[in-house]
Amino acid sequence: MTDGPLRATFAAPTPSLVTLAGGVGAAKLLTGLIRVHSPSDQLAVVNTADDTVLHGLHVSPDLDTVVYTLAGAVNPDTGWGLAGETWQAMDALDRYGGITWFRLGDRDLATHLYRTHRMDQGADLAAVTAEIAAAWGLELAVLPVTNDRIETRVTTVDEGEIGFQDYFVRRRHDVSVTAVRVDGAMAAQPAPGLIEALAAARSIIIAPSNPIVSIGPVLGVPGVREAVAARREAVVAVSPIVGGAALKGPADRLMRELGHECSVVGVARLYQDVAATLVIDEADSHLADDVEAAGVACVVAPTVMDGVESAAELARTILKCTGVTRA
Ligand code: FO1
Repeated sequence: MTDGPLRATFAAPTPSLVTLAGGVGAAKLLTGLIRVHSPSDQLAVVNTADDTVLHGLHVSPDLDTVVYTLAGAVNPDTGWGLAGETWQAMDALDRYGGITWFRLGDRDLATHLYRTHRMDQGADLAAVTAEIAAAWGLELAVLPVTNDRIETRVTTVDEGEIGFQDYFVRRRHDVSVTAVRVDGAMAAQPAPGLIEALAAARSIIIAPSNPIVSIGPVLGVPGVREAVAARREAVVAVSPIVGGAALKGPADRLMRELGHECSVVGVARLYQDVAATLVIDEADSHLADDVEAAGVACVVAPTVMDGVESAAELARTILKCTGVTRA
């Protein structure tokens, strides 16, 4: 629990660095960014279209992944959930034939219980997220892209439209997809302070998250894409595609199935309107000219993060692109 009084609403601060984030890849990059630039001068704007309601509880996977990772508490084997977790509640639920394909660890459950209770009390998601982040000792501000409910829906060849976690976890994203849409996006409003933070930031970073189902929903909240595009010269994106494949998750397959070239060039085309610079991995250096031909300045650097040191090195590369130095 936080020391100060609980608030029902939360407005984003206006720090120098704003990072648009999905889950695991973004969380890793943020561990590097807080090493090389003051965490209290940073804001992570996180996708909430993966959110789901299970057992009556509001689960926000990407928000929790960012918070747990920055707190040093994430499960290192999965990249989500808590390290050293136990699963007694799931085992007990299994006895009743309850939903156990989406696994909520015993300690992780407390986060969802707390979030749901506070939202039932009238707190918005941004306020509860700020409370949770403070309770884990984070100095960086973590903001859901919107306080409104948005939900990624995936159209599959065999089963028609299904919810995101049904696709991602239950079907292990091992199904063919013909369309992705974000339910609620058109009616959603950016979280309080978000547009102002984007306008005031010295640099905006697009994390190496899935461009379709992680960054897509963030940019899809009305006003956000326009606010980022207005700052295009200050925006640096990192490609989540390395050597034609995603390091984690279904970004490569989704890009192909939805008609995008699955390469750093395909990523450059997706971000051409919002980012002036794309950082690509050394494995893709031969495609640097093609990235530039897509209208995006290209920086070649090691982008695979296998620990805090490599994440910090990538963060330094990104900050050099926009001239932001250590605060
Ligand atoms: N991912 C899985 O592959 N299986 C799970 O059972 C699972 C549970 C889970 C619980 C809490 C949470 O915050 C994340 C969880 N994830 C799980 C990860 C999550 O579904 C995805 O990584 C993201 O939605 C994609 O960014």
